[in-house]
Amino acid sequence: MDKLKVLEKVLDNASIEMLQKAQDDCVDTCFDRADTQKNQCGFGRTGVCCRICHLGPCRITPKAPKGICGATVDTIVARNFLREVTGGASAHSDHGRHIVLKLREVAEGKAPGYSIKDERALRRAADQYGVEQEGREANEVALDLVKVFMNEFSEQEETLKTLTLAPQKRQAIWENLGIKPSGIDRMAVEAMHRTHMGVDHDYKNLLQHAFRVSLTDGWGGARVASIASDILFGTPAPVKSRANLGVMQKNTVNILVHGHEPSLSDILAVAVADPEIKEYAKAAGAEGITLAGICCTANEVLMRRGIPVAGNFLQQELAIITGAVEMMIIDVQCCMPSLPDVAAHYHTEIISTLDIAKTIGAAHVNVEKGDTLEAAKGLVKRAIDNFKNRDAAKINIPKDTAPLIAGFSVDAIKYMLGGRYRASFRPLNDAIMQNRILGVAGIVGCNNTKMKSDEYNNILTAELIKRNVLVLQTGCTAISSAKAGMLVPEIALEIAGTGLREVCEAVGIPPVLHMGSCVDNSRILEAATEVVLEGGLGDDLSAVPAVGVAPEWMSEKAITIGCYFVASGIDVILGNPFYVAGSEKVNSYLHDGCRAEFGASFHLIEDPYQAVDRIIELLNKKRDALGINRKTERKMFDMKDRRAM
Ligand code: NFS
Ligand code: SF4
Repeated sequence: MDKLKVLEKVLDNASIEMLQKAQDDCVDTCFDRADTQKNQCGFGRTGVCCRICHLGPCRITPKAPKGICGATVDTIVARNFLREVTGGASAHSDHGRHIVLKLREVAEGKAPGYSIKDERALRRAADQYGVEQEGREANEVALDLVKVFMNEFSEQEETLKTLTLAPQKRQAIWENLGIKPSGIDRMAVEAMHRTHMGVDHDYKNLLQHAFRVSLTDGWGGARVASIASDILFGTPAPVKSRANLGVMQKNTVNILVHGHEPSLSDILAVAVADPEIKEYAKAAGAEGITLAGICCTANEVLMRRGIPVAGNFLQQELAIITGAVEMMIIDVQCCMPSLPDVAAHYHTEIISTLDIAKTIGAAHVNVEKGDTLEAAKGLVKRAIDNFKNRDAAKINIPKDTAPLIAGFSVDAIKYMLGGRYRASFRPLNDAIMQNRILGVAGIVGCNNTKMKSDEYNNILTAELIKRNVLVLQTGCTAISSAKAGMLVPEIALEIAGTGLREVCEAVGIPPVLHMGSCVDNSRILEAATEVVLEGGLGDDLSAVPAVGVAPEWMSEKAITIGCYFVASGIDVILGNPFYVAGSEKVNSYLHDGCRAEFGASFHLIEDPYQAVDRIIELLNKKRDALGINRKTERKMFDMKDRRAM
């Protein structure tokens, strides 16, 4: 890959340097493999390939318009879509389940190293879910809350309790459509049943279940994951840190945590601060230990502990190519199976930690049983022991990092907006009603080798804040913005529109708020619900001037997130398409037809500038409907004004 090609693939300087180094070091990365895979299968891309039974695989073409069983293209595409949504919901929800089980162990006093760190979060959740608290100890309350949470997974008939956290009107819409989900596990099993050969063939019925399953995520497993994580590890509050590969240091032992679950990474943060461990590192000739994160595990420990972020999804291999990583500890989701191959070129050890997620070439250390703090210390010592195996000739850590502020949980935003004694969303609602803030955009999702990494994320974010749109972010998108220096208040002064700038200055927040990992997209719904409850901006989520955007998404989880946003009444812009183009009916239902039901739909817009225009249009439509778009405040620019700008 020559220099020019590298520049087409990644945006930030650190990634450019490392991708070039990969060529010099003869390391194959996802960027090379994306080239090898270049002519990606058109049947797969359009969703028309069915391999659900062994009469097939069947592929739909004009000459072969039906599968052997007679399945139409609509059935096949809808079935494939439902299975993807179920994959995403399952990933988030199973993550949630693990945290809930951990909470139970902690409350039973069986998890050394952990504790209920945020009793306020526990009490708040107990209130929301109607758990008796009067005169009861935190552990007792927690155990009852765990029962409620476990029931969200196992319930067979009743609908999810978490749904009741949504605005009343939205709940009524779900009720009328008959898409209120029952237990998370049951809905996933039902999805697999419905998509089995010869069961559900009505594309609309299948898609309806896709939306139902997505609700088990956003208003189920993911919400439960965020709540339980806050109880165990603390509700995030604004915290300073840094992002990009330059957070690693030449003279320290560098340990990266990568994946999604906070259970181990949180304890690792404790382990690296242990005086005995620090001594151990010194004795090995290192100046100290640097713990940093990749992907959403990074976001979890960033939000709560200010642990720096080494990179987002497409930087996971590039981080190893610095030659300065002693150990990369992976758990679940978004960890490429290529990591041990890349690591084999250097001294880096890849350690997998959960029995449900093993990778060939990685050493496996189970940290679920026994004393996690001891296990964490053991891993850190093992990384320190590996320090001596570095090959100095292969080390090159890019200098690039950017400062950031993260940690904007809904609680934190409320507090920032209203102060400790009057914590509320009122000032935000007022700013929207007065047109100082046009609306809110939740920009979320991944990086994708189909596009230049970070580019769409960053163009969109910058253009929206220029136009007075407050941006909420999670996941790898938030890391894109962090690397570009957009997660600090100062940037507001530089590029935000006047109205947004005034609000940010008055409140002391950046115009781009980092709200956490991808399961924390439920926090965006929570924030939107607060806006509705605060009053003045309609009585449903679909009335609020808010949109969701997934510019560079790639995972099934992102599809599920998109679906629960739409089902919640929030329009979603996609930067790259679903695998549904093969069915005119499915495609048009998702991008248009479902609006009649939810008041929102998907919009595929592959150009970031066009996406900006559509978002502004969507926000203005909502504002018009609310009657808050006063003409005098909408200045139209003529050529002279434009030149002056
Ligand atoms: Ni979300 Fe987080 Fe990143 Fe995408 Fe993967 S890490 S859960 S799926 S790639 S944003
Ligand atoms: Fe072919 Fe029908 Fe079997 Fe799918 S379910 S592989 S379309 S025969």
